[in-house]
Amino acid sequence: PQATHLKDYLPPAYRVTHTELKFDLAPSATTVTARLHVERHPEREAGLPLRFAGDKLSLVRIAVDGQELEAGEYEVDDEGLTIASVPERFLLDTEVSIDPAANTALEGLYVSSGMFCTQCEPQGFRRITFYPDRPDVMATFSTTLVGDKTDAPVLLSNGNPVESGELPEGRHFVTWEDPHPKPSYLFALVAGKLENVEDRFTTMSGRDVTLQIWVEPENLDKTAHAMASLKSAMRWDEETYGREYDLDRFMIVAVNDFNMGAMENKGLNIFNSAAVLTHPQTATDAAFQRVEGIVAHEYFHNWSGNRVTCRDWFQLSLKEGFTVFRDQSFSADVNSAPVKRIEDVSFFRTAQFAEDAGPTAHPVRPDHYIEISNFYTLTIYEKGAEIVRMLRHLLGWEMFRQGSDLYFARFDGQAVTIEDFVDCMAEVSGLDLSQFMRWYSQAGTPEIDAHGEYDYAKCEYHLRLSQRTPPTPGQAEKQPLHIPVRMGLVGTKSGNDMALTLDGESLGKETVLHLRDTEQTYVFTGIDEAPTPSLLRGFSAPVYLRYPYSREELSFLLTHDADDFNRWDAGQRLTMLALDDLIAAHRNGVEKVMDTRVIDAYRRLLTTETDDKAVLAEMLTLPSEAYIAEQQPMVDVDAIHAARVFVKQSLARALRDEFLAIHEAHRSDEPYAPEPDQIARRRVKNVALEYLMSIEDDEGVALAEAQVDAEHNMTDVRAALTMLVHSSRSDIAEPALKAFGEKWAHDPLVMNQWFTIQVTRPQEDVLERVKYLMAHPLFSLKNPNKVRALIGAFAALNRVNFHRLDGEGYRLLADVVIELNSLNPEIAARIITPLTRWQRFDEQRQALMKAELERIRAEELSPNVFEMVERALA
Ligand code: BAL
Ligand code: ZN
Repeated sequence: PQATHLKDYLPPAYRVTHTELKFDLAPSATTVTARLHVERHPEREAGLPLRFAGDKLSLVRIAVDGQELEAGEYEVDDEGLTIASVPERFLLDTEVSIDPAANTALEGLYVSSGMFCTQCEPQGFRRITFYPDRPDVMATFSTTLVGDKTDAPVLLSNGNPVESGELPEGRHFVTWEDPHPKPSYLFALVAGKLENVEDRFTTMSGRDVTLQIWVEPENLDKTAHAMASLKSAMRWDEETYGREYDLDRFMIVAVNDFNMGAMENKGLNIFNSAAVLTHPQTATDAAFQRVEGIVAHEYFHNWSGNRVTCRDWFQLSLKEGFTVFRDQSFSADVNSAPVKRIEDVSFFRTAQFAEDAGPTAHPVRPDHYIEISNFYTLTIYEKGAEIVRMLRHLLGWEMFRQGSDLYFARFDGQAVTIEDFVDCMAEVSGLDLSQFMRWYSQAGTPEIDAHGEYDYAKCEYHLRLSQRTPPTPGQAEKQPLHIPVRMGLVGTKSGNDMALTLDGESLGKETVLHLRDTEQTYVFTGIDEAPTPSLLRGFSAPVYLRYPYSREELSFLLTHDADDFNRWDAGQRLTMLALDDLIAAHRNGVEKVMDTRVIDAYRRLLTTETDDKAVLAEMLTLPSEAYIAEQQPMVDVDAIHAARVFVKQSLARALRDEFLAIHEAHRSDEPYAPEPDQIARRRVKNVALEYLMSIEDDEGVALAEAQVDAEHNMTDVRAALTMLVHSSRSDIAEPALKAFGEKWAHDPLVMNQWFTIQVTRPQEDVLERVKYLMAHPLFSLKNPNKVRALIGAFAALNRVNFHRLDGEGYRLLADVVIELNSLNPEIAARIITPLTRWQRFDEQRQALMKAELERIRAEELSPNVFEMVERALA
């Protein structure tokens, strides 16, 4: 496979201004008739051949301006259609036949649970018809769907329905028109036996919009939260960004087989059912919050992505980074803002840092790719969002909003670049953002080393910051970045933020330092007591910060830092220091001793009254094994696991009564609601129970068992059932698991949780269970959610067993990758990720992991898996 390079970008030779499609839908032989209004692109020379993309299409008929083309006048190969000579402006008519039922890749048009649906981003439309399938070709669409009245009573596409009627032989049709020019990746259709719930929204200018959520009939009772989230997101985008919805109807459809979380097709968002369906009995709090965030994300794309789209796929973060930042801000506004930040950053520092440190590291704007589907990554999405967040901090909200308004006004209806976005921010603020642009082109996580010194005699505090970005594949040398470091100095006696004066300028109690050079020293004057620095507040830049905090300083910040995020971070750092010692002790075969300062800090947390239960729950949560691993120079999975279990058990033994009291204080029988306060209480309660269960305290076991039996809501049931299954109490766990499996056998989303609970069990026998479950009648490699719930969860969350020294965990994953490579390359290329991180482990595991990568490489590979394996082994 060939790489595509950003530097080779050219506008298309021919563009399409209006697209007329007719689908004659049948599962194994759908006919797609297209009439494309084509014209030469004004920036390209005359006389070029026409080249449109096409993949797995059987061409039945082709005509230019009504004239059928003869053999020899056109050519079809594996990747598309070429016509040597065409007029400057013309109508292209084609008819192709496709096989949606055989489409297991779930790109283009496919069949899921008996219904037709599409996924066109990034390059699925070429599996539907011959087309300039690239985001800089924007056309209005008119789409007629013809289907069977019984099998497909509902026929949906983008825009507004303009005509419908009956046809012979039990068929019917609906024609949809989308007046907004859009790239092909935003095209969608859905046809099947669906029902909907409907609501209304009045926009800020008083227009009435119909909102519909389409699901299979048995799921009608699982749509309320998505609908409430949609309305709340629509209002938020009006109030926060001044963005109003622009069609008369907005539709969401839930689909069982879906590669991504959801897709922002114009006016017809298609969702993975896991990202839209919720019910207190079937979905956890985390799932409710995820649905809220994804519904908002897809809706926000209507402006940041659809009205203004990307010129080419290298600019993917233009829409994704900005939209993730928008959905994160929305979730922060409607829930606990500090907790949202803590959750996002802990995920980011675990998963994106790992990506940035591995062989698949790439810039937020990559400069080449083989398979663009491989670039829907944490770097493009989450690091892209962090960059937008930094812009927001550098400009301040008012100016950032002005920049956003300018961007939408100037580029509405266009396909643009990341420079266009950042230029708007520079223009409204007058800031020079040229150095800042390096964030988009340099891969790798920058490291900041901080060093502070207090000069008693002069009442000065000297803060030295130095930055360095480690080499990443293809980028040996790095330039210094423009890094906003939000910080304060906490008075060691008072515990309060001190007034900051820098270069004679009074800055208040908190400031943002602009670190631009490799090393800079800041001298704060008028500091009359030794301070403890609180750096990178709110994680103001996506960097790795090192500062040689003592445990006393961390305990102090944990109590006194005015920034909730940094208070949490101080706790994490304190626990990490203890974990580091314990990991070393385990490796050296030395007896493990618990740091009493950590116990004291936890005791204070458990016994101090706080209103913010959500933050408390985060504070009480130990860093995950994956997070701990990212902090180690070489990952020792067994030592990490043992050290973390030791800390948990030590805390549970020392603070048993406190955990019991906290658990008791946060129990409630009130009816379930996905509200922040209730969610926080359940979190605190279940975190406490997890500690008690770690020592299999009789009272803890009884509480967990009772919580499962009560069946009050899925959050509590899943938490307690997981604890039991992961404990040694199989006498209780196995019957409970069996009952759960029987009760929910009809609900795929719950059964996915049932799979995950079992395959994340840390005990040694789990691999047998994974294999057994892979043969379970409810498991299927063709369903991405099941692959993620079973294989993905095992490889990512059950680290001790995935990394078994006999290599069986690696072998299992490689076997799955090989099978998925032909079924669904996009999912195969995602699920392989843990194997690509081989450099981080000991030599024996490295050899085992590489051997599996080599075994995969020996297969006939899809471009997706080929690219991942090549990068991993480069
Ligand atoms: N555009 C792909 C799915 C999403 O990011 O919304
Ligand atoms: Zn998105």
